[in-house]
Amino acid sequence: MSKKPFYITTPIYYPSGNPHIGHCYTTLACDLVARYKRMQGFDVMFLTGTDEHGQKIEKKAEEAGVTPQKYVDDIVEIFKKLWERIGITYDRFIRTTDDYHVESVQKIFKELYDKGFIYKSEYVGKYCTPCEAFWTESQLVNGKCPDCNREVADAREEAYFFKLSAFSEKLEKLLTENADFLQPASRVNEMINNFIKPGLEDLCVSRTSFKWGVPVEFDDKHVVYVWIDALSNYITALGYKNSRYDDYSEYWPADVHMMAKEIVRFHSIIWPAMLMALDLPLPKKVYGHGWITFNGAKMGKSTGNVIDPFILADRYGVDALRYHLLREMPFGSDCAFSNETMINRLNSDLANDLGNLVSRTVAMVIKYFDGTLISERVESEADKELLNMAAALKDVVEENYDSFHFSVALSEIFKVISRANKYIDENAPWVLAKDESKKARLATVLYNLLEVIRVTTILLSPVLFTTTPKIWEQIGATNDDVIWGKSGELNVLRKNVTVKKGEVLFPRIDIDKEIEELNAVLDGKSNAPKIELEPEITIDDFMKCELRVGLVKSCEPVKRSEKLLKFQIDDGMGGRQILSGIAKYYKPEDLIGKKITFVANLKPAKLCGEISQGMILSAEMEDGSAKLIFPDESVPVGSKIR
Ligand code: ME8
Repeated sequence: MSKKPFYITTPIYYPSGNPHIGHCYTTLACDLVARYKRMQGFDVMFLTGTDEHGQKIEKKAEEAGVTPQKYVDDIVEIFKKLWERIGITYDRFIRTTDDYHVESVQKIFKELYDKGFIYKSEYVGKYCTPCEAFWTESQLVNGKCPDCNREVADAREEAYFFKLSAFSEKLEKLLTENADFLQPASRVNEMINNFIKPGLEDLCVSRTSFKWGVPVEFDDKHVVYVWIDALSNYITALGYKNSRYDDYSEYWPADVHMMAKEIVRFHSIIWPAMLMALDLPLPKKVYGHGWITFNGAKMGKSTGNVIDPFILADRYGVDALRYHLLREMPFGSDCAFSNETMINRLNSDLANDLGNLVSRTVAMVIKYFDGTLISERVESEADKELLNMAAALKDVVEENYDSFHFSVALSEIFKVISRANKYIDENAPWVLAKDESKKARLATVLYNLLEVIRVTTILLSPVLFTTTPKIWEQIGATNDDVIWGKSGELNVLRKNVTVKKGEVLFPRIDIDKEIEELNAVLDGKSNAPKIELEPEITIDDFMKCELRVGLVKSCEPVKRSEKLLKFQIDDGMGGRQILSGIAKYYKPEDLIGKKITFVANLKPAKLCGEISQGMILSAEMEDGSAKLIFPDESVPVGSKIR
């Protein structure tokens, strides 16, 4: 049976500054849904990308003294790095400067023109450059941009217009009669009262006063208005009017376009009107979530109050960052970001509730059963409440994930986790353990706890994607035990399951100390301990050290040593043997076939009876462990590093 398609999109972001927590929120929300839908068995298409044209970018590039293309290329790389860092599993990344997109936008514009929905006239009005939005006098609020409250400029020029006014009735019908289309429902009234009721005016859809945009194919002194260009991405990325992709018919109409509230107007009025004019189906849902605010205002590049997500991911881990944002933002409303709330939440939910539940349970199975439960069971009324809650959880979570109430879904999961911690105290396994005749009852209590951990972590896995597999390893769950469908069942783990002690999942954070350090880092005035450097060397000193790229042909432990691994390296010069003290941190078989970096002209030395001809480079971690420095895979073996 073929899988049912599910198409979800983030807005395509302006690469006019580095991404921040606000961008992360929408992208994480979509990632949660994409992972969850994949686990449910859907054929997911998750699209994100960047919206690279327009006057704002042109200006920024000019200020930076680079071409607009160079300017966006650099920032797009940062967006992509961030998405990789925080585990965003997008299936496609569109850039509006991609050739295929430009080609499609030109064709879309031409089709709208040929059909009579676009006509040439003169634009007289106001323009807000930061928002790339045209406004009429009547739409301004106190003479300023109604979206961002900034000054607008007079604008008058020959321009093409899109007949938005022709779609008023149809749009009103769409918004009022199709309750699924725009959510949360409060946004519907906003759209009707603020935009449709006052009368939709035709929309200016071309500009001649700057160049950085998609040229109108049949009149190339005009560039296409950036929103017509940008909104089209949702179909051009599927191959609409281009030959780069051909899955438009599979995925369109989109299941949901996700965004924050300030751009709902574009998605629930202009975009459906464009699609109506093109005779295409409308997206099934437009969802406008609230803003993440910081110091009382929308967190944003232009307000400068941004928090760097790389820093948070590095300090607390990706899962903690993902969890915090998705747990904290209430359905449809704004959410004030605060470092204190974040750290408190990590301590209370992740370290205390989930982390403790897993570590206590696993530790007790090890302590009382040597790690492997016995199969005998003695059930009790005292198990019912917890087990009923766990059995009912999948439906509750699915309903809330499907309706984008992420914070409700997560809070429901943590209610069960808290209940499980209480269940430990109620059943006092340490008391049961003292009485040999209560062994089966003890096994039942611990098994129930393992089952609750299994169920809750499956449901959490679209958020905590790095930690949940570690938990599954600790509780002895097989891959099959943790498929989505099994989160609705109990008694899935083997009765005589074997657990494994693992690392601390979420270390508790000392809030006062951490806040002070974090604020200093975020302010760019890090008060982290200064690193003592070795005495300075000259470039000539450095040049004496020959660093090269090698390929691991074989790797095995050194017999007389717990620390050393023995590598045979293809060094591009006939091969050599190098010993490295990383046996505690790597399995030899995981390193074979990997490219590494090494010091090639180090004097050979004998260690534990084996010769070592060089040194493999690794980074020293704070806890004293080591991480190898892997070069980019495209770098040829033997290349010199400097
Ligand atoms: O609007 N809180 O791009 P953009 C929550 N290119 N979400 C936030 C946020 C915050 N403080 N700040 C940003 C554009 N976002 C257009 C979109 S789509 C065809 C074109 C998120 O870079 C949120 O999703 O200004 C918001 O809608 C989006 O970033 C705006 O990103």
